[in-house]
Amino acid sequence: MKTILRAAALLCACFAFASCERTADDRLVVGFAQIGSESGWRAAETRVAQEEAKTRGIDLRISDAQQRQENQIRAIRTYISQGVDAILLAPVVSTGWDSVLAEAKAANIPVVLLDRRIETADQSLYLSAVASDAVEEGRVAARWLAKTVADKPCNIIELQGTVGASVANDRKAGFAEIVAQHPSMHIVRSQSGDFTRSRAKEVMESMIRAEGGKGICAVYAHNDDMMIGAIQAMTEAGLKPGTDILTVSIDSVPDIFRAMADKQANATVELTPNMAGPAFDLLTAYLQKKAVPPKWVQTPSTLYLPDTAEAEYQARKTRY
Ligand code: GZL
Repeated sequence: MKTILRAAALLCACFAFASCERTADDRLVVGFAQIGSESGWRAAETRVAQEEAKTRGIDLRISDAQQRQENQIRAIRTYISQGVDAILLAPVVSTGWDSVLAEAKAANIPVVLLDRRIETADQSLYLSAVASDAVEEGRVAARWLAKTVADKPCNIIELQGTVGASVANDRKAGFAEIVAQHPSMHIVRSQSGDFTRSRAKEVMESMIRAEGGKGICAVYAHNDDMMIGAIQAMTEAGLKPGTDILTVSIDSVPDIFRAMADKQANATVELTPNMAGPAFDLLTAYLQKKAVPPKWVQTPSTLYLPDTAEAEYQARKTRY
């Protein structure tokens, strides 16, 4: 009889523990379904996430999807089976997430989106999103170009990010919105460079062959890594990016500041790689039943120009 009572008491204690509020010193276990390492910015985001987790004593598990959505979905299912406390997702494309996020919701595992958004009719499928306003990033880039060309005729080449990525759609839309206000500015060619240096270099080489190079007034790239690839292609073709051809791109990684200091680039819009820090903080508050986070934690979009390029390069080269 005593054995039965002791077993019953142990069972009750286990259930009681399982339903306990999370105490402040519980170690969070978080799964991060990362996109890959397609750019310097992405690699920095991963490294900063590891640093931010270590600072907070969080057990962070990161998967590299090689920029393939099916690999991210597989990683999310693995995290669900492991019973993690929360999941971070940087969605490589904006659609196709409802089913797997419904599985996370059914398992009572909150999901926080990082740096890109998803299209869904069910906003309850994710707790919050830590991301910039990518439409505004495109506007900031185009406003700088419009101000610089001062309504002189300007044929623009656009290097888009990954097809289907929310940031590519939004950076394209924001830039086009401002260009439409300036009749002398025209986007003459626009193609995806998939956010990588190598693919952007190939695309830029083909565009130079098609445009002849002399007709290009400016290049707009959805990230700095593609601009670095485009600068290589322009330079190899005997063109002068940064002087004859204006450049503007997004991320503010060290190499674009190096290019600006070397007079090969003209402007960059900053995107912080620290998306995980704010995500960890809102998750901790949420899981300790302290606060329901906003649906969007917006990160800033600051324009940088050559006048501070050398100092910014020196300050950033060890952080990326
Ligand atoms: C933007 C982020 C983009 C970066 C690129 O929020 O998703 O993905 O701008 C990266 O460098 O590939």
